Amino acid sequence: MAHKAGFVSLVGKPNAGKSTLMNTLVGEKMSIITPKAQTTRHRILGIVNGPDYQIVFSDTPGMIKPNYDLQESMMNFVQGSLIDADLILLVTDINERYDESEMIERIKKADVPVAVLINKIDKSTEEWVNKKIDFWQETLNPTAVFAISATLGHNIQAVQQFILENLPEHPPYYDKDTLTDKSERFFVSEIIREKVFKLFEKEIPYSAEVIVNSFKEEERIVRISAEIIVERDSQKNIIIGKGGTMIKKVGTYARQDIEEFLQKKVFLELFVKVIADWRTKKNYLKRFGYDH
Ligand code: GDP
Ligand code: K
Ligand code: MG
Repeated sequence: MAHKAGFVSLVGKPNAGKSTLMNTLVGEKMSIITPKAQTTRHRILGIVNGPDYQIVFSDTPGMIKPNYDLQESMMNFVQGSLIDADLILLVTDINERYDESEMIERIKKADVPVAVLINKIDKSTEEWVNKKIDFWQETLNPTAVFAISATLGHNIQAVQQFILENLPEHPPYYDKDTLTDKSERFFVSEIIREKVFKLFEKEIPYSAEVIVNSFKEEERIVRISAEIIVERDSQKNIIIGKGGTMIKKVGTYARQDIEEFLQKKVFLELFVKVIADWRTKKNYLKRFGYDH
């Protein structure tokens, strides 16, 4: 049998469950998942290799209207991922309202198979699931519609089957032992950023960026030094917390996950730095990797 390979884009509104699904499909925790919208900022590739296939998933930030430069850059990631796609998976929360005609039009224009994945059916009834299936058949007329639960793994096999059936014949794009296009450093910074998302509220997570300044792998330990960048002094104080309690929490939780990810003991050093309004400054966005 000929080898199949292609790019599969996961698109949809913030919090639909794209990152959860990608992690389920890839079988690794690649993309950070939190209940807050816009957790995923970059486009992340997750690669699944089989003897005669290679599926390259791309998790994107949710589709939203840009209202500051960071969001604009995030939307460019989404746009890029639609252009490259051999297959589009539109992930939708069964309980979300869908009136984004702009996004539906964009997907209709893409000349590739599209599956709508109605997610979180564990939080719904059969009747409502059927209603939503009808809605999507009528609105988008996609190649297929699946009712799934990304967290419970419900119907995930059917989705995998659909992907394999619709993947074009192509030699592999990446080495067959590659799991992602991102570096260990990138994942380390994402793990730290996830903790910031989980431990802090309001605008803080959205104002924070994490930079790994050094990553030294020794025989028994990995020594990592990272900076959490925020936009204002008041945010820095909150991240540090009384007597350093909060930053300590971030560090402890992050270190545990990084150790699991790297399968090695980790020494993690964290600093907090203020760069006023970095999200609206092109030079910083570029330095932080949002230069698309
Ligand atoms: P994204 O913004 O589209 O990447 O969404 P995430 O993957 O970050 O998920 C957003 C929230 O929805 C998280 O709290 C997930 O745990 C939750 N979630 C994702 N999939 C499911 C599901 O199948 N069922 C339920 N009940 N929750 C889910
Ligand atoms: K999210
Ligand atoms: Mg996400």
